[in-house]
Amino acid sequence: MKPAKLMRKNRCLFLAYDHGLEHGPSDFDSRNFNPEYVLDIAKKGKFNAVILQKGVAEKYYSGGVPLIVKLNGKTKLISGEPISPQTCSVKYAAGLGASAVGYTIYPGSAFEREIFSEFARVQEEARDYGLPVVVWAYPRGSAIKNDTDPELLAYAARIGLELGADIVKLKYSGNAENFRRVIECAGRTKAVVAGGFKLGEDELLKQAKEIMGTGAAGFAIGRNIWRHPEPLRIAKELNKIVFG
Ligand code: FBP
Repeated sequence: MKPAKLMRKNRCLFLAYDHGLEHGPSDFDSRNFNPEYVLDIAKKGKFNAVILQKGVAEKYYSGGVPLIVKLNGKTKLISGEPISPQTCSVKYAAGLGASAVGYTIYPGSAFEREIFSEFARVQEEARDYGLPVVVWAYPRGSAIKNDTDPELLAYAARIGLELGADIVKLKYSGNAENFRRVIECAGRTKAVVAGGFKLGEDELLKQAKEIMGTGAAGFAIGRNIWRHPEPLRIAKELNKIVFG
């Protein structure tokens, strides 16, 4: 499926805001703990979509920017092999007005079998509703020594393609040369890059240019935007880099 509604010039910029579940309130300050603040950034900052868990979508989302509903999630309170259980059905996400659904997989986890079979069901249901699927492909677990190893990222990108993702969200290897191959491995699945923990502004923009030069479709970025003192200014800069 072509995620056309979420793309502009075959590129995209998504604002991720599912951190309250994944990391807890420690990611937030006195402004961005409020979903209204972040939704306003998503709209005024010309993001192609905002990414929310269903509870936040249900209570705060009222249109103005396309919505991607995350269908699974986990807290940072558990240890051991990672698995992110389903928290929302495709039907429910469609009812909330989602333009796409998101799902995190952890290739390499001891729970890989369970993760893949749950994802297969979700991916096929999304097709029934005509919704594109965005996959967070994060290799993790005790078998994974370095989750930004370029060969492993290329594998993660390929897994996104093989399992039916329309867009695969990856971490950056930190090196444009080897990241080109990562993007190539995603084939016709579009690849977007996560922002990560807060970077300095110059570093963020320099890295964004570098990443766009590798053939990536764009970014699904969170903390580096809504923790920034001037989120709309940084969003404008990123828009220039992504859409030229
Ligand atoms: P950031 O741009 O803030 O890094 O967000 C990207 C993201 O994938 C979020 O969607 C998600 O909540 C979080 O990172 C998960 O991070 P991790 O699993 O690395 O703790």
